[in-house]
Amino acid sequence: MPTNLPPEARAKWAKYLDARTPEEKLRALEEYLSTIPKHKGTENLRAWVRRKIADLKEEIEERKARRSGSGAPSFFIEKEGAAQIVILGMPNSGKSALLRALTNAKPHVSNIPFTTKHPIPGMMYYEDIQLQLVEAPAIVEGMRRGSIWWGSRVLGLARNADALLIVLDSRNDPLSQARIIVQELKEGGVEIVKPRGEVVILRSKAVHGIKVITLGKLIDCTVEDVRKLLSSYGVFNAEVKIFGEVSLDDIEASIFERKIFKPAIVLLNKSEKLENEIIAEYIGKIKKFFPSSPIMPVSSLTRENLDKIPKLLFDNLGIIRVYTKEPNESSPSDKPLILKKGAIVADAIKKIREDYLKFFKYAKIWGPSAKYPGERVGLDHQLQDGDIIEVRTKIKGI
Ligand SMILES: Nc1nc2c(ncn2[C@@H]2O[C@H](COP(=O)(O)OP(=O)(O)OP(=O)(O)O)[C@@H](O)[C@H]2O)c(=O)[nH]1
Ligand SMILES: [Mg+2]
Repeated sequence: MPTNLPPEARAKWAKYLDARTPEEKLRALEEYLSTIPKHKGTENLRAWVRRKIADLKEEIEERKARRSGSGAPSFFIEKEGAAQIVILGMPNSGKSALLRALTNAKPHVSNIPFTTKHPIPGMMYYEDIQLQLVEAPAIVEGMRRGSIWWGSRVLGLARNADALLIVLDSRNDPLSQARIIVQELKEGGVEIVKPRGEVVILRSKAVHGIKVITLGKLIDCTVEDVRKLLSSYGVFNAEVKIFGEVSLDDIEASIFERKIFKPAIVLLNKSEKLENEIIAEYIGKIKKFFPSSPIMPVSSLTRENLDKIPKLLFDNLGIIRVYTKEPNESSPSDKPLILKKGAIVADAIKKIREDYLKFFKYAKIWGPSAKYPGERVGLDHQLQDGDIIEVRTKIKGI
């Protein structure tokens, strides 16, 4: 539904986008909220702004507490490896046992609920890359409304992750657990159902004007409409990438990053003694809550199906590995670049060295996206997992 914001509100939004510190952002958002008209079309937007205000207040409080050396330690876990995956579940579902079984981390496993009170990271291998798993403290019903202190912080962890690993306890009403987790995520602005399209807006002074890169399709508008919409929100320099099917409303929504989609993998844990028919019945019912997620029975106790988790995660993360090669070398780098699925040659170059873009002549590609080995391509060529790329520039030596 369109929001039809008045110019005053759009101007306030532009102020928020330019704000640097959390305090400035908070002030700008409060002003913005007061200018949004109250009607059905702005309901989601207002809810999103209120949530963002609450998160900013929390961030400001947390910083103050850290500076003065008091209060709870930070929930922020620095990303390591190719992606960060947050393990979510209700108390006692087996999150710590899973983290222990899959990574080098040694969290405390216990049948006392709420054993884990802070996020715990661990690293897991998938072929030639590492993925970071982070166990989050347990989810409970109504957690954002303050029944437990880490409520909104756990949702903050989920929003910051690249994917979610949801652990359901098959021995303790897994369907209710699925329902509560989806509900809590939704209230925290995290969607686990894959949208039909995706818009990524990168605001940058380095881009002149609005550059729209269409990797999917615009369904009810033209590139010109996208430009007009963005400039009405005070966004004049940005790169806009369209994946899948995207409407003008979707683009407007993505300006506010209102909903965030996170790929989720669901594990039905403690399934070692369950009969196959019961497992199949549970999975069928859980699917209603997680329609676009793979659901797998596992057991951290017997290690059943645990070896399938790294590949399942990688396949659902929406990332690809691209290997770089120097023109005069025969073999590519061991360590791949990690790019988003749908990434183009220009994205790979930005990761190697941004200023290569200015001197770009062509790239040579070997692997799945190349029509033949060593195919010559331009900046807009779409890459695939396992590609090897060699970049040629107009200047010798770089
Ligand atoms: N039978 C069986 N028990 C398991 C399995 N995984 C975990 N458990 C047990 O379930 C209990 C809770 O496990 P934890 O890993 O501590 O659960 P948690 O989700 O981290 O719990 P909190 O940190 O308190 O939220 C422990 O007694 C584990 O031994 C499993 O696959 N099968
Ligand atoms: Mg735990």
